Amino acid sequence: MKLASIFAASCVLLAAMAQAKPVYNRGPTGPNGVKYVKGRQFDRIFQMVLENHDVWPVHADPWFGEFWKKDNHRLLGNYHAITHVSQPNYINMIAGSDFGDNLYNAVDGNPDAMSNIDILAGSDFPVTFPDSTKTIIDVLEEAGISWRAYAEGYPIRQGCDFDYLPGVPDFVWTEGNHTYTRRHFPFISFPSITSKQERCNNLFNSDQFFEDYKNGELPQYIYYVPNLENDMHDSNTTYGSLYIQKTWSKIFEEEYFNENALNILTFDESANFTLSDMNNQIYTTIWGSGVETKSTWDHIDWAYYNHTSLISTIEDNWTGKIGQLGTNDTFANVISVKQPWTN
Ligand SMILES: *[C@@H]1O[C@H](CO)[C@@H](O)[C@H](O)[C@H]1NC(C)=O
Ligand SMILES: *[C@@H]1O[C@H](CO)[C@@H](O)[C@H](O)[C@H]1NC(C)=O
Ligand SMILES: *[C@@H]1O[C@H](CO)[C@@H](O)[C@H](O)[C@H]1NC(C)=O
Ligand SMILES: *[C@@H]1O[C@H](CO)[C@@H](O)[C@H](O)[C@H]1NC(C)=O
Ligand SMILES: *[C@@H]1O[C@H](CO)[C@@H](O)[C@H](O)[C@H]1NC(C)=O
Ligand SMILES: CC(=O)N[C@H]1CO[C@H](CO)[C@@H](O)[C@@H]1O
Repeated sequence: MKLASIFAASCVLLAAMAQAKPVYNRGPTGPNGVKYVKGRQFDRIFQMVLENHDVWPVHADPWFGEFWKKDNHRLLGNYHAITHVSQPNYINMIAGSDFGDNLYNAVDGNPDAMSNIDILAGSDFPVTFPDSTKTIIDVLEEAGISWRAYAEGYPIRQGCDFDYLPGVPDFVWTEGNHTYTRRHFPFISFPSITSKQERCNNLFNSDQFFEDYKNGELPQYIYYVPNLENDMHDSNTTYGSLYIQKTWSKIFEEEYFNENALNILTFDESANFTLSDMNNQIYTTIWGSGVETKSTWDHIDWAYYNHTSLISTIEDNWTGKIGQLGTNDTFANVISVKQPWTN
């Protein structure tokens, strides 16, 4: 490269860096104006979980295929779910293990098959895990991090609701209304959460997310799960893509949403639910102002990550004590925000 072009390239780079300077539109505060606790890599984490698709068919959708190529966006090119069927993956996302609950009760190849956790839940609400089983919520609260979990179609506005489907307190095989299902809202399966009113108070119907967003009071940890149609469980990638474009693409690009945030879009598991298919690679992308993309190579991170990385990344960011749950969070790779690990 000639000197002049190096100079020109540096100018572009500097201009891009100047643009990325943090400016809070509405202040770094959570619900009720509680101040954000500074993190190492980010001050807010947003996590949305979609359902049951292999990595390549998702890439084939024009929106998903292009999204990670934008500035400050990155593809996690070697991200894997933990197991099949769905629920143990969600459990893993907040607790770092499936606690041995994978396909044991599932009907091979059936995406609606039930895992042990639901079967227990159906017969004995809300006892599912021992009271002592910790989750990411214990980590967050120890560090004073505000958190809220939002589910589309959640039967109540706020609190702990133990329905399996809205109005259906037990496990059923048909999911005609394509709405909320408890197995995608893992918080409700842990007595360490459901036995405490203050924790129940952080579980919301998704309407509240849009209120909190509008008020500039998003909590520091956000879990958001769309309903069974929007998350592609009962639909297809085209449907899910249109849902994201209509409901989220503006928010996803908005400054307040990106400022010092680590935003993550992932899937629970791949499309092949058979026991033998444990590669389980899924589409996962991260974005936010701290995700630096100065070259083509910064847009893909080939480091191995799995759902437990969502926990170790939070621990690393806010407490610096990886492995606080004593499960796989001790081992899971911390997601590198600034640059790909593999650069
Ligand atoms: C769907 O919702 C309607 C109205 O709330 C209810 O009557 C019906 O039983 C639901 N069907 C299923 C399969 O949940
Ligand atoms: C995806 O689902 C929509 C209905 O929601 C349907 O119109 C469309 O044909 C489906 N596409 C594919 C490729 O199956
Ligand atoms: C699922 O994975 C298994 C094992 O790799 C394979 O034999 C089977 O054909 C796959 N099924 C589908 C529907 O892709
Ligand atoms: C790690 O996760 C696997 C799968 O969920 C689980 O079987 C195992 O017990 C976990 N290990 C620890 C130390 O929690
Ligand atoms: C996830 O990945 C880590 C390595 O990054 C590994 O130690 C762990 O066993 C994997 N599985 C689970 C369930 O965390
Ligand atoms: C504010 C705070 O506790 N930050 C911690 C984030 O994590 C790093 C380690 O990864 C610690 O050194 C910081 O103290």
